[in-house]
Amino acid sequence: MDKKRVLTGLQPTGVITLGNYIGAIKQMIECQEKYDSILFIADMHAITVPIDADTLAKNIRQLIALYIACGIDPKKNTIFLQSENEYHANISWMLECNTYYGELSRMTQFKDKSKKSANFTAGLLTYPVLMAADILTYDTDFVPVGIDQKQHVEIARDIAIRFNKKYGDTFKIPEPLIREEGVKITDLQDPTKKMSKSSENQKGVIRLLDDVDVIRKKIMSATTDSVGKINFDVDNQPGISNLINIYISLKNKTKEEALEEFSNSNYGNFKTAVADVAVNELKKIQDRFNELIDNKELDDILDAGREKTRMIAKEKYDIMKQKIGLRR
Ligand code: ATP
Ligand code: LTN
Repeated sequence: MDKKRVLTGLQPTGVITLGNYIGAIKQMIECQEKYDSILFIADMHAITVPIDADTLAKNIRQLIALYIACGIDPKKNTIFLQSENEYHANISWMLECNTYYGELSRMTQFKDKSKKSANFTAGLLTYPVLMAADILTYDTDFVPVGIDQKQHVEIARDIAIRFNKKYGDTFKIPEPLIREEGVKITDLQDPTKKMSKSSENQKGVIRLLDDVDVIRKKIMSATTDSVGKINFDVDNQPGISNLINIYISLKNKTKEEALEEFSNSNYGNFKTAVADVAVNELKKIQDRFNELIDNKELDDILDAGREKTRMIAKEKYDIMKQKIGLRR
């Protein structure tokens, strides 16, 4: 039987965070062993909000190097740059014309991000349709994402179901793949907020390329509480619970094992243990990153990914055009 297919993408909006690593990349590393895996750089999604051109280009290069440095195996994954496959935008347009303004305006991420500026773009609204195109083009079975993206995978399903009903069976209906642990790593300074690449508060966000001393400092000064005991209690001890999530995700342990291990620890000792694991893991990634960043191998990987995905996408595109009536 053919392997099931997984696909996911990250936006090159900044150096990726520990949240991205735990919520998306580590999951993809597990997936590469059993699935036909496609991983891309969602650069066209990154321009839905203002971003400087040179910064974007630099982020793209860094992200591909980080994928590999984190353990994404280019032999087991098809890796490509979204903007190098023109079918995504074309397919997205055809899907947009089968998507309602109302359902897009109800998306949580759109509501949050559109609040930040009075002049938000139309792309910010139609962003989930481009994401649906990314997913549906490849007959994806599973989409590994953090919990914040679940709604977008659900709208991709709705769009696929609607299109299939209207034009006949065209798309596979994808499912989100969400980890139980560490689904949402929160900001170290404000643990009620998601740790986000584009966050302004640097102190609360660990980036994969932060200096290891800085990483240690950020963890040691993470916001906690006055309870004084290590419990997993997101409502009353969000900071400690977040550190537990980070620890267990990096150590591949269960919550119970961690709670047992730190049952007699004070916050200082616990934070030191979390900092040790994080520094240890990120240092290895940084060393590999430094070896890779100027290597031509990265371009070869993206070239191969572009050729392969353009072939698959063209097939879907042609089928859609025929069904919709975009033909002579
Ligand atoms: P931005 O700040 O630009 O919105 P982001 O940091 O939220 O970016 P994305 O590129 O939107 O990151 O997300 C890439 C992947 O990482 C998605 O699957 C998302 O669900 C996951 N992810 C992002 N932040 C976290 C987090 N704090 N915890 C767990 N998973 C996360
Ligand atoms: N919207 C996602 C990035 C993304 C994606 C996708 C994820 C774009 N296209 C397709 C999974 C599948 C994000 O912001 N994390």
